[in-house]
Amino acid sequence: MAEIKQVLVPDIGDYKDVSIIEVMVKAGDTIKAEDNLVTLETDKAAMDVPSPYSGVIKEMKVKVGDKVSQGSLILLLESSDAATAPMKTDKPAAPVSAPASAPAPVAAKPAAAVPVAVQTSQAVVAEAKAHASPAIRRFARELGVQITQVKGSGEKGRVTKDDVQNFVKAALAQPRGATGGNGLQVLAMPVVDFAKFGAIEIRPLSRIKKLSGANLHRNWVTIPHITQFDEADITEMEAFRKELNVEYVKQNIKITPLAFMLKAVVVALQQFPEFNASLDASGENLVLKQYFHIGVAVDTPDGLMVPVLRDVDKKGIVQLAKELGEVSARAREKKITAAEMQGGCFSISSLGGIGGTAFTPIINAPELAILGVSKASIKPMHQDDTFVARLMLPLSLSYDHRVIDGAAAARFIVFLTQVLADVRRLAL
Ligand code: CAO
Repeated sequence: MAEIKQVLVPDIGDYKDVSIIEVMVKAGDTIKAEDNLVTLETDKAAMDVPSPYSGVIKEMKVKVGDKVSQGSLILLLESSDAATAPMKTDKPAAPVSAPASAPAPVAAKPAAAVPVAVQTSQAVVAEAKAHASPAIRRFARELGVQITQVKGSGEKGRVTKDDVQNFVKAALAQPRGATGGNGLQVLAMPVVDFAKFGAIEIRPLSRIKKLSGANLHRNWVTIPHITQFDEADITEMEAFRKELNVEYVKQNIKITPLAFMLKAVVVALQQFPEFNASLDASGENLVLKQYFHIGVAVDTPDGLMVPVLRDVDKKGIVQLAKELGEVSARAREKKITAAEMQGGCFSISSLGGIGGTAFTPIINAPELAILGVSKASIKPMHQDDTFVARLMLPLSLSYDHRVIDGAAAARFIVFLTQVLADVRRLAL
């Protein structure tokens, strides 16, 4: 016959008013003897309280945050005498998670509270240091998750069941090959109350920044970037550009160094086809492209946009300058469509109109490389036993080292500087 039993906090040693940091069951649950009910935490250790009986929970008498001592009522349980096998409750609880400075527990006690087997292997000791209940650690182990890698969102940073599930979901959502076997493990950012140090203003990130930020972050952490630097002597190119600008001013076309860069990059891509490629979804094949669409990073008041200029190989410098002017104006007016930002083979990010000597641009995946252009300046260059003043353009080529070797990148950028130094080569 069913009987309502009281489940009490067992002997927990000298501790009193101990916090309940996790409740694993709820009214209506059917439980077996030894199923964990709640986790208690003292300032030194955490301990699970298992049920002494099997049955159905009629009513919970505690919640997370409550303080309990030995004898406090945890819940009411309907149990049948036949199915009930009460456990002894006279043994103290063993600690299951402890501060790093405390010795690791070496053996479970045959106690009513916390009968958790704790082994002495390094791995298990490390787990014991993680801030999580034994039930959650067991749950994590069953899913093959190292509990020490899971960021806890519970009280005092405790790892909860949701944290473990979210960790697994996040790991499954990673693109294949995006992370190593252990995933990307970083410390959580500290939560800082900036207002403590002075006046502040909260400004939400723009939609573009949120979208581009997520992409930049993914590309930054999943692609092994290397950046190769060089300088191109653009003295002659600049003289030619100025002539062209005088010629085209009436047509309202402004020719900046970037139009030449677009053309020069395409000549380099034709010479080094593996830069005009992407890895396929399996990460095992290179997709070599026979078209030359180049993305150009445009700085807009709302954030970075990268519209793509199509078929740059088929267009002349003046036409490219015109398109560049139009597309960057439309980007700044938020009139660029998503389709116009797709299909790029390679990108150029030019900060030359602003300044700086070099930077390390982030690859615009699934492209394999990106060229950063900084501000040209006159420098003394050694030529024929003398120093001559030349206009030097700093270039920064970031490339995906999974596909492109350092030597290939050096050859690519040297070739590019040669083309820019003698723009007649653009016609070859
Ligand atoms: N060296 C020296 N001067 C340069 C130069 C360079 N590398 N590049 C451009 N200039 C000059 C131009 O000739 C122009 O001079 P004048 O006004 O005297 O003719 C001036 O700088 C301004 O050029 P611009 O920036 O308007 O034009 P652009 O074609 O060089 O660039 C665009 C167009 C859209 C790329 C640019 O406006 C822009 O948005 N740049 C920022 C891109 C960005 O944010 N990149 C970082 C992304 S994070 O990786």
